[in-house]
Amino acid sequence: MEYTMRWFGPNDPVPLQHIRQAGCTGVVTALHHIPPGEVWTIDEINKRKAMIEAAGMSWTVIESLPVHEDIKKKSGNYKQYIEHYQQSLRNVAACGLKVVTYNFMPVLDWVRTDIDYEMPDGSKALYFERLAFIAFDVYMLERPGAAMEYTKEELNAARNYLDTISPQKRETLYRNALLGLPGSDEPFTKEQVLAALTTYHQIDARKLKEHLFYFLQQVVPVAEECGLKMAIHPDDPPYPVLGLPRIMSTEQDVKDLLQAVPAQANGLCFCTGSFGVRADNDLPGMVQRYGDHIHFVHLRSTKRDGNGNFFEADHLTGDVDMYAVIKELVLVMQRRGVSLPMRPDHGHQMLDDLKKTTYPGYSAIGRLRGLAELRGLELGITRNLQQQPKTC
Ligand code: DNO
Repeated sequence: MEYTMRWFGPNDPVPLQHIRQAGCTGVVTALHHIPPGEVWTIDEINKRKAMIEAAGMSWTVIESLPVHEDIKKKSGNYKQYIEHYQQSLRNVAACGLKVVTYNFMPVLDWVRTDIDYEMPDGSKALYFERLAFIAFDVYMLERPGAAMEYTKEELNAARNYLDTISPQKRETLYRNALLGLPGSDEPFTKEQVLAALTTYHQIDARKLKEHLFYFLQQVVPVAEECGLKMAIHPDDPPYPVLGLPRIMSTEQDVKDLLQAVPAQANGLCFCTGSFGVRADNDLPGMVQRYGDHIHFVHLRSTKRDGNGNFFEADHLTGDVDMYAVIKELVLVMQRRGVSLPMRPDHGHQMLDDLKKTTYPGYSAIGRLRGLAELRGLELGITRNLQQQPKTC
């Protein structure tokens, strides 16, 4: 695979040089300063590209070219925003970029309740605690109708949870759950979130899927024309949150996506951390079945318990069978004759990074550890496959 790391741009506390020292040849980034819906100009793209190349690497994948909320709702100025998206695609292709990641999660991107979850070894991980999330949803955000989505026992337990934690922990929960989109320092306010949620009242999963497919029908032909691959990122976590529909959580969702707009350019960012939260997602099998449409890979593992909680485990432990996933990926790459870009997704905050402030999940050393482990695993698998007698 082609080894990359995410870089949030010039404001990222992790400099490009450190990413290179970690063993990366490529960088995954976006023009975070351009608001969703606006065109990425050739000039801005080239400026960022030059920065990365000056550090001895290449800009391998865009993550993300964000999809404006109007497009997800198919309302307001969606037609104009789709035209802008098409133009941005043409511009990034003109600058030599090849893969564009995006997601179709309404309002919020990923959601966690704790970004400093202490592991037994003292490092810190991201954590989703169901009870804490219910407490946030029902009693802090006070989302109208939220209480109806949980059982009486869950509501009592959540109330109890909230009453027993310190005011400081309460504040942290509130901040974590409303954390801004990755790449921004701005958390959403309660009012902003409630107002945004209201705008999705008429949109269920079926409708949201229709909107996604409509969007893809408009942009995939443009991507094909200019030699780009589109890679949708799955929902994180892969189920509805805050009453919002989520539509890229399961194998069936992937199947629907590829059937709706059949084209090589319509593909996936295969994120094992997101899909892997669901026990019913067979990750190696998904790579086997949809490998031709995987254009970018996020490798990460989570550990779930039986109560709907999960934390981000080390890259090689947790519930994801990383050996089996990488083996299937190696076979797919051999079959297709490509080297897929991969990034170690997230990492524990550890060692010297414990003193630093970085984007949650994106401190340097934990990702470096993950990358080193994943590279070693891939090398071992590749060599092992080469030594096996071929069967036809
Ligand atoms: C979280 C990331 C996601 C991802 C977007 C892609 O750390 O994996 O935020 O970048 O969903 O559009």
